[in-house]
Amino acid sequence: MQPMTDYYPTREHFIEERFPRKEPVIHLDSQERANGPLSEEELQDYERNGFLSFEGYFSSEAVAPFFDELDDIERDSAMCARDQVIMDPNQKKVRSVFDMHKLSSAFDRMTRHPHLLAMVQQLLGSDVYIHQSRINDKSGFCGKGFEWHSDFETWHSEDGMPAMRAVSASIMLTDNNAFNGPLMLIPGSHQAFIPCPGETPDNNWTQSLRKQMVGVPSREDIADLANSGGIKQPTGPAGSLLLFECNTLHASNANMSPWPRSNLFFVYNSVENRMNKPFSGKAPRPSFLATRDNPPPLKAHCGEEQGETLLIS
Ligand code: 6CS
Ligand code: FE
Repeated sequence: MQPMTDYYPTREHFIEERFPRKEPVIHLDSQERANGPLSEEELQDYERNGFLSFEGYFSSEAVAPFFDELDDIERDSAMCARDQVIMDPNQKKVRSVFDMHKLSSAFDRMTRHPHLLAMVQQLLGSDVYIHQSRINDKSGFCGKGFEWHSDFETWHSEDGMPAMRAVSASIMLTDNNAFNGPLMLIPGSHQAFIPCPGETPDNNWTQSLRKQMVGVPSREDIADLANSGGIKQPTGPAGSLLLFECNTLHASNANMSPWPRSNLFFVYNSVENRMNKPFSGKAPRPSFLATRDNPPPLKAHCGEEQGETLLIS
């Protein structure tokens, strides 16, 4: 089989200049854009900024049960020993659990919420499946920050994601305010691919999930894009939703506040964009970081759960 053309050379194949993305942001042609719950105005916001935020999308009751699931995992030493569970070294607390959509039926239902799934299918112009899912628990006072990066640059290089046709969803489990290290995004940064220097170490994922050492754009590129697009940090009550394009630059500050910042994070990938061999040439990452078993397209779950309220009726 012919190796797939690498349209986004990065890492070892590093080139100096950033360049425009090859794919459209919204994968629909003009007469199909109305095929979904997002209005033309929302579609244009997403095209311009690379993200959409919905305060209070779910009620706090709808997301509260995930804390019990986190507690259950924390009490299960066999579970905590798995590679898919990232512990917070000093506190022996769970920091992240990957593949949550396979471990938790509540999480799986959240990813197949009818309205949420319809928005994502509209943005990606196709059926979708879950590329990656995780629950993050960032306690107060010590939640570390994370460097500026594009998820697509990692997923392309280390997982073999061919094109920019994926959307990440983050659902806040705790109130996100200006002080507890909310996600920061650079509006418009999704329009440019920034090649990043540096060879990808073998098994890079064993430390990159704590600190991104490769796949970090240059400060010049970040400054250029932030000077033109600014920086936004969507906040809101528990249950709020953020949808952001796979190539939108994002980072987070350390959480010096006494308040935790926890969220559900899951990535919808188009069924037309399934993983190829990693473009970095390294061994594929574990399947809990990048789904590889060709799951069928996601189907919406019927009926709404207790406590799910929607901004949009
Ligand atoms: O490597 C990854 O797939 C993960 N790393 C970061 C910094 N964000 C996306 C993803 O969860
Ligand atoms: Fe990220």
